[in-house]
Amino acid sequence: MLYRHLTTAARSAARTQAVPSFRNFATAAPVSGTRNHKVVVVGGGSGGVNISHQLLQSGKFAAEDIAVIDPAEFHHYQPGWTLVGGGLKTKEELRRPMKSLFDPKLKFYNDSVATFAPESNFVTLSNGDKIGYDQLIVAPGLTVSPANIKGLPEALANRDAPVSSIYTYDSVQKVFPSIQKMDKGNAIFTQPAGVIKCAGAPQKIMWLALDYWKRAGLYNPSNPSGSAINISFATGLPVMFGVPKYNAALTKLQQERGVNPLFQHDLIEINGNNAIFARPDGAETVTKHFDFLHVAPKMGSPAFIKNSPIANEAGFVKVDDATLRHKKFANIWSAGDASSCPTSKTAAAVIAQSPIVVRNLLNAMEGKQPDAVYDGYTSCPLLTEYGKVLLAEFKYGPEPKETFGNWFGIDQAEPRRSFYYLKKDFFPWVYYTHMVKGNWAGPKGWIN
Ligand code: FAD
Ligand code: UQ1
Repeated sequence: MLYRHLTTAARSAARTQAVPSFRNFATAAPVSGTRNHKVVVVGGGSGGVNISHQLLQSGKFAAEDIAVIDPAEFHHYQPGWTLVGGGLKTKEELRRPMKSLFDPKLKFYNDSVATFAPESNFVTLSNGDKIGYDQLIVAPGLTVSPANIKGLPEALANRDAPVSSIYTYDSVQKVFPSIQKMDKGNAIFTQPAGVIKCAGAPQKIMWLALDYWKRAGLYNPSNPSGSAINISFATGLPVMFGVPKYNAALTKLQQERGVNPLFQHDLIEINGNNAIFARPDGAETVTKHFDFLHVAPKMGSPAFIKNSPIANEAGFVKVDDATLRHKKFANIWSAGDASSCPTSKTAAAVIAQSPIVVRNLLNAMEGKQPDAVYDGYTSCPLLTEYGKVLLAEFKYGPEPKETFGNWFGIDQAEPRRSFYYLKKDFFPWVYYTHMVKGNWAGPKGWIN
């Protein structure tokens, strides 16, 4: 059942929340000279592919009533790129041709959206075509910008430079060979200040590399200073992780395993084998020599969103945190990394948001108020070594909201083997067999 997540309490919370006084565009007149659809979805990533199929399954749409726009040739299972970095999967097995994912009843435009005209209900593609809509869903993800760190694009492209990143398709295959090649000196793993996809991933790859070097006899957590390799975690943040419960567990690991913490260190430049860090706390820049560097680049909302009338001051699509409806334009919705929801940006979050957008949008088309509420659910399966995962699950607050803690009374801050197999095998499988078809609701299980 698609909407079994909706509790009575949630329905009543939705009814009582303030309803903005915007015009209802559901009956907007078609824009002449354009292709028109009842629903247009911007982005065919985790959010777009899931939501478009859930809408189709409602049975309320005919062929080509729903259109999806995405310029990419491939859809990627990005959460698997950490596993590629750890030598556990290949990047090719984690991608699918974008076109192959869409039901033939969905109209697919293999192009990018350039601009929005929310007052007139159309978007313009990069080829100049206008696509009109009654309802618009905006899910173009985050842009990863290696060029925002001086010297990073060149270092990633240079086969001889010991600099790699799990964060782009072009660089991810360099990570595991770099871990294997490293035999002595300083290894630094970075996380930028600011919003990124999956805030735990920069340290997941560190924990895997640490385990690899430990097994290879190059790192002894009980005697870090006597080890061939010295490991630092340089993060723009003041803590290991933003949720207190999981931060406590991860800080304990960092201390027990002898990882040198460089808090409030935000990588801004790579110069040869030197990494230069700005200090968000206002201190002087710091330069560190490295023999191995894993970088999480800076990320942000895509420029075409930032520069549009649908963005908030920070550049994200300005939606209500609970209903996911745009705060100004009642026929615009957003899910995923590009939305303004103040939660950690993950595919797990998108999976929880999708049924909320779908129900609220269908209600809006019938002139009803949105009554489904997103509670901020997100999750970060933190690989802490080969064979173990700490399954952080939390909601707005941030407060833990643990699926297996609830069912089995276990503490998910403890790394477990069963969670490792969820992360490595089950999630990639369920994503491509069910989630992309709109049939998987994460902790709520299968839909239909
Ligand atoms: P995306 O899936 O990124 O899709 C956005 C789509 O929009 C893309 O297909 C893109 O081509 C398209 N697009 C961009 N610009 C335009 C335009 N102008 N017009 C039309 N379309 C456009 N999540 C987890 O849940 N668990 C994890 O363990 C995890 N680990 C991660 C590790 C790494 C290294 C990375 C990179 C990500 C990880 N994530 C994880 C995060 C997860 O991949 C994202 O949060 C999720 O994919 C967001 O979905 P989305 O639909 O918002 O964006
Ligand atoms: C999930 O459904 C999912 O996608 C298939 C993930 O991978 C991207 C996840 O990391 C998580 C946590 C979920 C949520 C599902 C459960 C059963 C906790």
